[in-house]
Amino acid sequence: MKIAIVCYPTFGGSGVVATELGLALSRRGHEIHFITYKQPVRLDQLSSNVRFHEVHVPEYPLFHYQPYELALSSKLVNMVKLHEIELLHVHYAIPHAYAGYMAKKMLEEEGIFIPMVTTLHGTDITLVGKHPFYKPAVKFSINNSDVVTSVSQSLKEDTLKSFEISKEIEVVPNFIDVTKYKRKSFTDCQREMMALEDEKIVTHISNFRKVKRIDDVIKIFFEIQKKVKSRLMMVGEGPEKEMAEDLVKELGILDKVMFLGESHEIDKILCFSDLFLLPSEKESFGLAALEAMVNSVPVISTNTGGLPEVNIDGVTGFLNDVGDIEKMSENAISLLSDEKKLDQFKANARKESQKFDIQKVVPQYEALYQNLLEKA
Ligand code: GMT
Repeated sequence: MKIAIVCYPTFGGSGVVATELGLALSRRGHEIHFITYKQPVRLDQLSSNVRFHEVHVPEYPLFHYQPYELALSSKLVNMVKLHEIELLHVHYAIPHAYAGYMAKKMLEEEGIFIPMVTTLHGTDITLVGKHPFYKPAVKFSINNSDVVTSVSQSLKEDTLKSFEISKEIEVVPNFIDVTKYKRKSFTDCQREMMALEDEKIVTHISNFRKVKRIDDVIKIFFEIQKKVKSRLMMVGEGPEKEMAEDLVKELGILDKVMFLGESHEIDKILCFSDLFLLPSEKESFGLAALEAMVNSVPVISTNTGGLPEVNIDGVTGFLNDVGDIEKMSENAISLLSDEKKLDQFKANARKESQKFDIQKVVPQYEALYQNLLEKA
């Protein structure tokens, strides 16, 4: 199949999932065209069947806001015609499903009929999408997609609650390439570069937005380090970073917390981590938690959204209510101070992550595409 994938090219989960999906599909013989404003960060293997087409939005002084949707839909039309693309898969509803629908309609005028799959990722529904400024357009784009998928059961339920949806929503969970993480020695983990032998390493990875409750991460670690010799690795960039740095200073734990910025070496960092913290306000799935788990890192998270579908309470980590710093700290300390229990949770995390193996999930998307093309 010839498939166009539209996504955000950034470090965010939806872009990562879209990129990994495209690469996996290309390895299965499909021709994949990524269409977005910058080369996706995880797209490191362009080849004859993986292409990237950049969307340019020329600056024009009359425009207060540059019309990205317009440029994207025109690019889609041009690329579909040029490469005879058969199907559009758009990740994150805003504005991708909207632009995709416009492209579909423009192509129809020329007698080209192309189905569109929309995958909902989370904040496009739970945060931004239901804002009255966007809601009608988001509802319209969902209802006018040929197939709609969501990355968790919880996100499906949230979507049905927040919008009047006439379309069936299929749950296709996020995934991970389990075999890629088999050989732990490939990085040697280099733990000694980060911490002393008797120190535990606690990690948080995100885009440092409000929804991630970065201050809770710091407060939980503050409690942990009182009881367990440990260090905190903060990975990512975003609007809450400065506040986090100030809080670390205020709490007097500057020497124990490292801000590593955005990293292409997530696996290396997770390889030497003992515990992952994800105390988010909302999380439709929690790809970062799954990435931790595949690297045998247990997760202390909130019980919000799709997190209970990924992190299993008392097995792969612990889940508590949003903002319950006390319970999350207690659970973290109990795990980190019991070597036997920690080892068991590490093994459980790795085992549970296999449920989301790429080999199980990508064929679900493939079947869904096949079905659509047969109907067309
Ligand atoms: O978490 C973010 O703020 C980034 C966002 C994105 O769109 O990249 O992540 C969402 O999609 C990920 C991939 O499906 C999910 O794993 C995240 O849980 C989801 N984030 C939220 O729901 C807050």
